[in-house]
Amino acid sequence: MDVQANIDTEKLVLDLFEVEGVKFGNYTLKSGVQAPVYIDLRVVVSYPELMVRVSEMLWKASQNVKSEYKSICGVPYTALPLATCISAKENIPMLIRRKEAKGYGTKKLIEGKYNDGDNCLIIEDVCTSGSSVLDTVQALKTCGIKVSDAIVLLDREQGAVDVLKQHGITLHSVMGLNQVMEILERSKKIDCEMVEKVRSFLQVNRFTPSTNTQPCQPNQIKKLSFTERGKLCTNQMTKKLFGIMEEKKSNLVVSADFTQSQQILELVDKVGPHVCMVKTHIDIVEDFSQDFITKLLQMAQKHKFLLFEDRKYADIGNTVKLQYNNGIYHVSSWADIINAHCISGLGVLAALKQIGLEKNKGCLLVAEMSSTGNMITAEYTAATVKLAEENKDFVIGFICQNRLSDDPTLLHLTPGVQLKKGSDDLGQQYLTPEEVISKRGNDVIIVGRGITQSADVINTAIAYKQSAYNAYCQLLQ
Ligand code: 5BU
Repeated sequence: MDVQANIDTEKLVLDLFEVEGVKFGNYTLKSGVQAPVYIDLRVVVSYPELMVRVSEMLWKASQNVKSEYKSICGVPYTALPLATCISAKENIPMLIRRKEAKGYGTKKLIEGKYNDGDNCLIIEDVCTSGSSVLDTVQALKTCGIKVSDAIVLLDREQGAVDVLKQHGITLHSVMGLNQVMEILERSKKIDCEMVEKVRSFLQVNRFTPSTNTQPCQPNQIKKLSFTERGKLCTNQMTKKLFGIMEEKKSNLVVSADFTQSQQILELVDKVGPHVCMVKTHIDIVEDFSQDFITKLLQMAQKHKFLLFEDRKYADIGNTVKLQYNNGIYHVSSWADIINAHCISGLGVLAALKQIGLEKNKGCLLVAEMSSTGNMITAEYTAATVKLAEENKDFVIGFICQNRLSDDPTLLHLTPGVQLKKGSDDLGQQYLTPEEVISKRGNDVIIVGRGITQSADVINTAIAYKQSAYNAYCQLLQ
């Protein structure tokens, strides 16, 4: 660091301390952990001169970024004004990530102009585990925007560099917490006892990269065919699905979201020869009967497809067990595959497994969703991937938007697919089959209205099938 940079950093640290952006004492963090240091840079918006200085130092740090980028994006909310200052001063376009929990109507996840494949530089104020940066990266990725670098003003030095590195992101920081403490101790703002306290806190409270959390790049995926992958499987349901996919040359699942059983039966009789699986939401069927299930099973046999009930079990173990096995639908008696959100903990999977395992059924874990503003975080996705990898006797893969595991025996199924990229008016977001399979490296597309609302369901299903299967074949070359 040059002398001027040292002077600037020192002055900034003292000023941040002065305005209580950095505080020492006893604080309970969001996570419930007790910490001797608290950093909250939201306060800088009340000191415009300081805000400009912070943004200038962030910009300086960005000079070390080697990759080219088209735009910058501040992690909401504190880094938004910082990114705005940089954007205005340096004349570099900015993107805004919406943080709202729900996408109402046509509100987009990312505001601003961008093109598919653009690289975007992330701006952040403070980094602890890197999870907020990853949430923004995830949102950008959903819109086809890449991220290779992030700039942070203050790295708490608790492991964010390694966590982000595992996701292919280089973190550049203006300063680290140890440097901040050195400056404050030298300036007699804190004593050596406090410095020691913070140091040991940082040592104990470290975040380490978890295994297999990184969405794999398609070019890193082992180029194994469905048949080769099927041979590696010990789970009989995964093996069966790989076999059907290869035999029918189809990695297409149709989502039969109709409310009348006759509509579903007519649809599956038409598209059955072209799909590897039919997905149902059995609780939307108004005239449900055992006879309907019998006919559906006959169709499954006739056209050789599996049945996937998209129930997304998510309650405590005891309840999901009853939901899966009992009620009027008796899902476990007919659905080959079900899915679950593991939000409520390990009990969901343990319960579903108690019923499903001995019936040789399979389960997909919802690791990512297609809807705008969904609240799944990068940590949640990573924990779900780990759970799947540890329960491969029952879990056959994921419902996701990106390839999440490089384990060839786990399947990646992606909903939110239409022949044209776009969205509906209730937050559903669509990617194309090519994007899902060849660019993002997933295995299977799930298509609902793209087929069900078409005037010619058979030929439309064929078009989706061919486009997804060709994309898979291209990956093998
Ligand atoms: P669509 O008509 O192609 O938008 O239907 C998609 C289907 O996939 C629908 O049944 C949803 O319930 C389901 N889905 C989804 O769209 N997005 C998700 O993230 C998950 C399921 Br999980």
